[in-house]
Amino acid sequence: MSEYNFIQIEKKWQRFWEENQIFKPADKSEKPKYYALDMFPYPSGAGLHVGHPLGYIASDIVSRYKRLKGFNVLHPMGFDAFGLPAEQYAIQTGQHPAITTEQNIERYVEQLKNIGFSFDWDREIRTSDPSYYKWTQWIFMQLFNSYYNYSTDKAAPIQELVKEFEQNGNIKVNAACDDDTPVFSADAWQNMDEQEQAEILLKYRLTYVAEAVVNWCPAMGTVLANDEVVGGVSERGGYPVERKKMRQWMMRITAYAERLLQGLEQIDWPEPVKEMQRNWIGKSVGAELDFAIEGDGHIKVFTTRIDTIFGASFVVLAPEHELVEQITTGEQRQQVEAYVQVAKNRSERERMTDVKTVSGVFTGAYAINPISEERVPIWIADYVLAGYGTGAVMAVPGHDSRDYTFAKHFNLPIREVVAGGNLEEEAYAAKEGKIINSGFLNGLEVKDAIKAGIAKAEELGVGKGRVQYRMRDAVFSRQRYWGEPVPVYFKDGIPLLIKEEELPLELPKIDAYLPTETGEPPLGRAVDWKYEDQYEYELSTMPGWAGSSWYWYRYMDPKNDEAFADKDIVSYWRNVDLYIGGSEHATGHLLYSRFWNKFMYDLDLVVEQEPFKKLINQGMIQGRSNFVYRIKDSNKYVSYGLKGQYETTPLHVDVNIVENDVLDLEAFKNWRPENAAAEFILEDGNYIVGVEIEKMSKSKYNVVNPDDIVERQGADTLRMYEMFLGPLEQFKPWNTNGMDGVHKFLKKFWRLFHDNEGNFSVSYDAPAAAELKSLHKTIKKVEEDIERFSFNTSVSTFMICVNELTQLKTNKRAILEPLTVILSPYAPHIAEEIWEKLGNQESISYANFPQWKEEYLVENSFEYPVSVNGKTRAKMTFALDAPREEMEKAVVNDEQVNKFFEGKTPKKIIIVPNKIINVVV
Ligand code: ANZ
Repeated sequence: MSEYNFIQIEKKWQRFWEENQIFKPADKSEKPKYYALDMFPYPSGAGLHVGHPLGYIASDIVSRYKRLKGFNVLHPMGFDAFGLPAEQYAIQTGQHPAITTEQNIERYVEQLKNIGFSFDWDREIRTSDPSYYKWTQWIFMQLFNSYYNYSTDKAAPIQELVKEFEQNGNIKVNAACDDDTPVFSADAWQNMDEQEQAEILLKYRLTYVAEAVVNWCPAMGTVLANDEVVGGVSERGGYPVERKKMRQWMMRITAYAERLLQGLEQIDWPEPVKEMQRNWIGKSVGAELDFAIEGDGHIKVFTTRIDTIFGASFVVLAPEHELVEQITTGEQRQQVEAYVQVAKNRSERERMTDVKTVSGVFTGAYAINPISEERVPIWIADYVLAGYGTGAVMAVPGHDSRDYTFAKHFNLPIREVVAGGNLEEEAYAAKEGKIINSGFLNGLEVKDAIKAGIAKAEELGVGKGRVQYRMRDAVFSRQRYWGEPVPVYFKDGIPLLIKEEELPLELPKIDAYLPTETGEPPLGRAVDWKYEDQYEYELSTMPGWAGSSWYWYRYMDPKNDEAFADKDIVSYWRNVDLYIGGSEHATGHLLYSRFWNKFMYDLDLVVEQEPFKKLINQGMIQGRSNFVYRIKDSNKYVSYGLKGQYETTPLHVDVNIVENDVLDLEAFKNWRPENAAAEFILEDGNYIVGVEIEKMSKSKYNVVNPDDIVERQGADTLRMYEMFLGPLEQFKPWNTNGMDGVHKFLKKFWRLFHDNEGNFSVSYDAPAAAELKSLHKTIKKVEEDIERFSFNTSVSTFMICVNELTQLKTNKRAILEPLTVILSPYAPHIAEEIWEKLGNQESISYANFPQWKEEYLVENSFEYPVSVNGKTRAKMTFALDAPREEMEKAVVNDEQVNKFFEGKTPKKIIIVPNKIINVVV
């Protein structure tokens, strides 16, 4: 009568949840809070495939579980809605990116709703919505109005700094600033004109415009961040990227380098992600040292090994170094200029990772080693990076491999310096003809030699200790349309903020989404778009990461138009307890978010230093591609097992017309016109396809749409199946072979509550020990599993439990009702339906997670193998304390056993406790 009609059930409960706002948390509550967040998606035109929901399902299970455990749960979803694909589509079609984005979001929402997530949809945000980006712009303004004070180790209002300049100049200022910031007195400050003062302040602001060498991608007409360039080409599209100096908005993330590094110790993140951030920040403790240039001036080098100073046999400048031009001799000029030209177009990453090509040029100039006073040649080479340290190194080929390769190639002196404190080693090296002269460093351990070296440099006034971070300030402008406008206009070349009450500064309409004729960004096309009708606005827009660097706060209070979020509400939710998303954001989004969060913390806007307490990277679900094998020069396809006998070309075939690796021949013929006349060579009557695991992608015809699965087997099956595939963090192929098993499990669960006629029927009888045991060990395991984010193991636990209960023919409410509750995070629709049938009025979402009891878990029975004349014939379970006569009676009366007696009466029944029962007839 009542089948498990998942289509009807799932729609019913999805509607119920939405209409009754079941997942709306209280803004503040007596209950403890739990904030479970997914990395919000970019709504692409292709929609969701089955890989996307993996992390969402996991966080949804946790959210539902936490509600059952009495938490007030914030579990929102929204869209990272600015971005390139919509803009590229706009360039091709002229359709406004807002329209494309809106359509894509609609589809995403529909797909997500089909899966039954417990999102509070009322909080949905879109970064491209003016009511949202108003606050992105507002945060930008706060950054512009702030500088970083190293003495207090936090951001502070730029006005404080102005006051200090007026009183003392910048002599006593200990703040993050550009390397080329001049030292000035209060007088000098007063004597600067408005423009000069503005230029100085830009050197301190946490967001600023500056000439920066950037990754310029001509094909895309925009600047790319370092993490958007892979192997010298753009990550998206694979277009060539060149180095170019441009005036850009920058974010002074370097001011936060040390705190970003230290903060990693306080968060529960995967170690590889932390390690990537550490490497990205790249802290080096070393020294800077001045090498006087013969003639005039000096070169500052950065070294982590000042102890090797006596082995420094030449100096190398980055080709872009500002001194190159000045020191190059006439003879060398032509060569040097040619080299600089070539080096310029290699990206920093390429230069760093390329260890094979050795290139460089002598400048013709010499410098003096400040400690050994030796005269050494000055070269330029592109293995030295302009943007790191001082852009110059003292080369010690005896100890540094890049210097060594370079010295070998150009036949420069290589000397080993054995400070090391090992006299024997020194003596040995001396015998080998290696020059050892570590001067005053002789005999010291490396660590001590570094200390002594720095002390010496300070004493001589030629250097000092220096901590260096590899991380660079982040370029913040993009020459694109579909992003947040920067709330800035220019007056006499000085960037000024618009007024706060003028926010949001909305994107103007333009006629085409391309740069202008004169090469200005698309916003340059906007007609009559001027601040106060006269001042030019900033024409670049913010990068993709702006809107995602604070969005978790907006979810806390998404409709507030007085503030990005109410401070009291922020103080309740604090930060994200669980954050799930892909590992590709390790150094982009996850670093920028931590930076903005710390900045907002400094301004007392938020209450936690770190935004995401725990992070889990879900593994990718890979596609399971299928192949057919076309015989060369024919329209004949041979089945996988026989293909060795022919010369064939493997071709991708749509996985949706293959079932259990058998090709649907009719569907294949209809798939494409050229297949209509296809012929097949079958094996055992079937066409077996080949299989390969690849990235899920349209071009490989291996994309599986969750909608199809939901339609065929239901959202609950999809949810459980995705979890069943394997550990959340693991990469794993999508393989539907096990899906039926999961679906059958749900049917079996359903049947526990129904009699043979399909009528709902549960009994109020007291449960037996075996039933209690099955239930309680399941509660315990599922609770432990969810607490440690192991979801696949719970699914098999549920399966075992339902099998046991089926065998025990359980239909007792006392067992089945708690089981329904613990299943509900995984399969919420079926659980709600059963819950209602059990007579509950309220949603199962707010039931209590049952408490398992130790007393039910203890082994109190044993399953005996029962053999007749030495042959095992059956299994029978007895309580550990069952009386002997009772057991004997039961054995003799059991049909499975006594049919082997052949009508005789047993001579003897041997019972070995907790081992075996043997009947002798
Ligand atoms: C002499 C020396 C001897 C060095 C030795 C290393 C080993 P990390 O640890 O990554 O900070 N260096 C400094 N500035 C550079 C630049 N702009 N481009 C390329 N290389 C640069 O590396 C610091 C070391 O890298 C510095 O210490 C310097 O070489 C080099 F046995 O100085 B060293």
